[in-house]
Amino acid sequence: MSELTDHKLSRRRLLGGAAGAAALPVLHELIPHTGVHDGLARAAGDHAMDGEIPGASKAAHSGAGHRGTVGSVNPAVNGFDPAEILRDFDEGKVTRVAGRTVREWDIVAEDKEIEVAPGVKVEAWTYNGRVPGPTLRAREGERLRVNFVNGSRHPHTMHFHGIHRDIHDGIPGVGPGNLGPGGAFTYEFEASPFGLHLYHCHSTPLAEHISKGLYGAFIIDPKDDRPQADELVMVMNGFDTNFDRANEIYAVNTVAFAYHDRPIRVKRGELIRIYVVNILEFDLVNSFHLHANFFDYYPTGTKREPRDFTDTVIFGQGERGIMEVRFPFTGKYMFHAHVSEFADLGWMGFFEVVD
Ligand SMILES: [Cu+2]
Repeated sequence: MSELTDHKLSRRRLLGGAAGAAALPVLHELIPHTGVHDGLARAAGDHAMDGEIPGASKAAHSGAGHRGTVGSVNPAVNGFDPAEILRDFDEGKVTRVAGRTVREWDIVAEDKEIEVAPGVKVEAWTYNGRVPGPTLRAREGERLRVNFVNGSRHPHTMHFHGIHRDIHDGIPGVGPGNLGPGGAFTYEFEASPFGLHLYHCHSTPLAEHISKGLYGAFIIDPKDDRPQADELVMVMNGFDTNFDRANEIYAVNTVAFAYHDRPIRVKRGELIRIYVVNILEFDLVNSFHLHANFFDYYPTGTKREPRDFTDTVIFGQGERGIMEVRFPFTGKYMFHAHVSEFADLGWMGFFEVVD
């Protein structure tokens, strides 16, 4: 053991086969996310599903360890709440200029400590004090203005996915380039094309600026509305808590197990539209799997017809898409990354379907 413990043990090295398979169960307890797994063991006793089937093995439920942490993150500590981020769309301020709709947002980059799992804090970089940043929502064809101020101690930018001129692309060395502390710039472009997009900082090192929290969803609605639905935003992310360029915590909307602890309540039979963005750094692949149901899937949301009818979607970095689903039955339905390791480390939750 001593030879192994002399090294800085990283989850990635272990998973990459640095240790023999036989050593893994022991080493597993030494790796940096031990706290999560300790919590998993302790949580085994308090895990109980609603509506348990009489006679079903309690051990099977508790031992399954859906929940990997003890307690919950108090939203007041972070100043934002994953339960609210889900349905929080920022439509900005709208004015009419020469017969045209102009939509405007004020965005400030700020350094801020946030809690991503109970007792697990990271020094995040945020847009408007939250991770993910506000879900910016516009309509195809509008003129958009994003008044960005860098209130952080580090240089940042805002890079939007979409169609626009280079000087508004928010990358170092072009147009305003990197904006130092106190710097400001108004990014201006047309809302195009309709679909589900994202924005993020593009300063270098890029992986650091993104993984610390500078990103958000950016929705451009088509000119003719999508059908009425209960709409949700899920930004799949993760956190490197020990600076080894691998994530120790995985989540949707930042807080591990947030929707496990407080399932997302939806109505049976109602159309649910989920805007899913993958901004996970360091891991090449993320995924979304829904239990006991199937959904229509619109990659990037840029076409009106779904490409797939499925229950699992694989996402590379920056990929995103719109899911539309109706739940035919009441009850609790799990959703999670089908990359099982991510689910164990926080990326899982439940829909609670009610009448
Ligand atoms: Cu940055």
